Amino acid sequence: MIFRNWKKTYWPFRAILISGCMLACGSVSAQNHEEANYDESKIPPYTLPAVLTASDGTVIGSPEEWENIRRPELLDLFTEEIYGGLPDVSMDVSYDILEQDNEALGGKAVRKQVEMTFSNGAVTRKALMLIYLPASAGKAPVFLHFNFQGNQTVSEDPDIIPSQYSRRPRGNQTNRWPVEKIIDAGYGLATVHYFDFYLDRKDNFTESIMPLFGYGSADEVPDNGGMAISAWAWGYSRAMDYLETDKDVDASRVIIAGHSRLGKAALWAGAQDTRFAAVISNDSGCGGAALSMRRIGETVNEITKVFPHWFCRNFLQYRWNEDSLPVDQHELLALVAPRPLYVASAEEDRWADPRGEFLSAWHASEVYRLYGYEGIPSADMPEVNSPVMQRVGYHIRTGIHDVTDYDWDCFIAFADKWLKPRFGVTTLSANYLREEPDFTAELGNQALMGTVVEIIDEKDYWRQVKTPDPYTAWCVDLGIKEMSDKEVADYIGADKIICTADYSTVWTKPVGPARGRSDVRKTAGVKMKNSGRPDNGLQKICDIVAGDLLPYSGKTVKGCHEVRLLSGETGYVPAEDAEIFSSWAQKCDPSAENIISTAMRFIGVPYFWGGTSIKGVDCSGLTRMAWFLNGILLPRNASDQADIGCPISVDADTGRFPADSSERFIGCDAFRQEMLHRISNLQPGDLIFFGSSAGNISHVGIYIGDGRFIHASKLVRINSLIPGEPDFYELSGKMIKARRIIGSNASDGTVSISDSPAYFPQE
Ligand code: GTR
Repeated sequence: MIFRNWKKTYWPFRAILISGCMLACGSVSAQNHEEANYDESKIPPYTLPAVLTASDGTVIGSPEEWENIRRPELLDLFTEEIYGGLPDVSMDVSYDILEQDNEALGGKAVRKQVEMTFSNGAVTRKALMLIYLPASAGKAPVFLHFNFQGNQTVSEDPDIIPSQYSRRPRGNQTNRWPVEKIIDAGYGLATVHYFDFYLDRKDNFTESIMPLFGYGSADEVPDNGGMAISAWAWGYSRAMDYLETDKDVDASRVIIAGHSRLGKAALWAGAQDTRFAAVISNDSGCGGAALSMRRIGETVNEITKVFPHWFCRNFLQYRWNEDSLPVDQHELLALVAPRPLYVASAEEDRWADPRGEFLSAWHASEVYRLYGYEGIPSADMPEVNSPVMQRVGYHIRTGIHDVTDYDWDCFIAFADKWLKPRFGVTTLSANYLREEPDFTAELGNQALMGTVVEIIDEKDYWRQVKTPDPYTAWCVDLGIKEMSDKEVADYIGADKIICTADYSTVWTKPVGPARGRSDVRKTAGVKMKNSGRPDNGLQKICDIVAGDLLPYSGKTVKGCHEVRLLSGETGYVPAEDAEIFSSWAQKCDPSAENIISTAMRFIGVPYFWGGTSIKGVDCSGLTRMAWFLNGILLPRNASDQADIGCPISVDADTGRFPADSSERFIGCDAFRQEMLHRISNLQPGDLIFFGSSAGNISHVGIYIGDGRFIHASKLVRINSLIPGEPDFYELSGKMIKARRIIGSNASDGTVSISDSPAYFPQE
């Protein structure tokens, strides 16, 4: 970190730079706002290019086709015909933190001022980024939103270093920048004066960053070469480069935003650079969110006349010729998919064509639907001040072309909805996780009770969750308890019990030890009105299975651990079926003997695709449970399990005995010798993998010694790998790989439950 005297660095520049600012703002008056057409009935008929039809006529029907065919094609068209590209040159980049205050804004924020320096050897350019981050939030999500008048105009904060190309007074634009509101909502704000990248005037080419790309003058820029909007978009991405290096920033949640011409730049940057987690356009209008083909309000003719330095020269050919545009702006918005996109308009901002901005968002929504997201739900514009907050969001508010508190409220609500991490803890003994939000969809995984999950998305009563495995799939809302990050941290830190029996029950009352025929559990919940026997009030709350976690009250009453279920109920688990989680985790011993005897507890359990509990397991579910119940987390899938631990050579001769057709060698002695050779290095507890000769893994089991292994195939069973043995596994010839997990450590990819932040608080 280099702290420098900013006054020395920046003040000398100020005097020479005021003129650029004046001209940029003054130029607006040169436009024909009054004479423009605002009459919908005078819009010439037009046909928008179909966002989901590729130029060769291919109809795009899947996210893969969108990403591989249509998206690159559209990116090229926007580069070639509208914004222009920037040469790919190598540059030296450095970041200096000129100033940092951990007690900014009365102690609620950390302020950093970062100078970014770009140099190609011959030319050097600098840009100054002002960053506020919530003081106590850990890694913060950030709104990256460039400013029009200089960093010092964003807030009255006396320590903001003025931007090099502005003499605007401190705090001049605070109405557009509710910094404290943003911080209070848990977000950071990063901003750069946009002049730092391109001083917004047609004859300021040489002061801009363009010479960094080797240009001496604007004349040297080819017809498809980028100008100011591409330069600002480039600047947004360079700011992102820095944010990715800042340990206080959650770079996976940077929201790019811009107003007006900077809305155009933010959209163009967000379209190209998928590191931006969400994209917000405010009143970006013509060349931004609004459809050009509508020719209402500002037109291609007008914008390219007044701002000849914004777009590439190729764009000029579409003046009054919008029909021949190969793309329109809904396709720019679509390039943001599937990331959250928000378009904001203002009722009196007719120049920016609010309706055209809305329709553009509506048409872009087609691509979001391809990804299974709801976009703009209808082609009818919403009422004024009634935001739509689907994955594509939109509002039209009362008022003029501006950025208001209302806009920020909506941006924050939108970011909260789509980017705030949501957590939950699973509440069912084995929570069934499906690949799609539908009961008929394939089962992907099971999560045991008490597993902390991140909630990524929701559809009706379905929640898409990411488990610590990690595995992403859908479960029902009743199967998880949603919690704030603070509640989750408290939950992780709280005492818990782990169910160590295969199956057990949570009761409404302590049940005491099992007592044969007179066992109170046998009549639980049974009201025998006329039997003369009193109703004991005992009810089953739910079942639990091996590995389930439940918050422990600290009391053990009449042979039962008292638990506080996440539903709020108090329950009782027979003490012989559970242990205190923390002491259990400490004494776990994942030895071969323990792993194998745990796996043996699953013998006879039916094979269940996606199963990861005693209720049913698939092959990797069995191995995962055998280790989990001994305190070790393995990856969910067999193919990933094949990459952890240490490799053990099986030296399979798949040339002679191809894995896919090994059954035909079963009777031959050479094959028996081959299998004896393959197992010669194995030790009990090794994971053995089955797959194709090409190495694709499709099955996993646990070697138990003497040529035998335990695995889930039709049911959990023990088989021999050696041909001729009565319990020979007919697909043994597919055994092509082995890994030793026992004795390996975190550097080999195995994680102990005690070291996992999903289970225990870490330092
Ligand atoms: C206007 C221009 C608009 C919009 C706006 C702004 O003069 O016509 O396209 O970009 O400036 O950036 O404030």
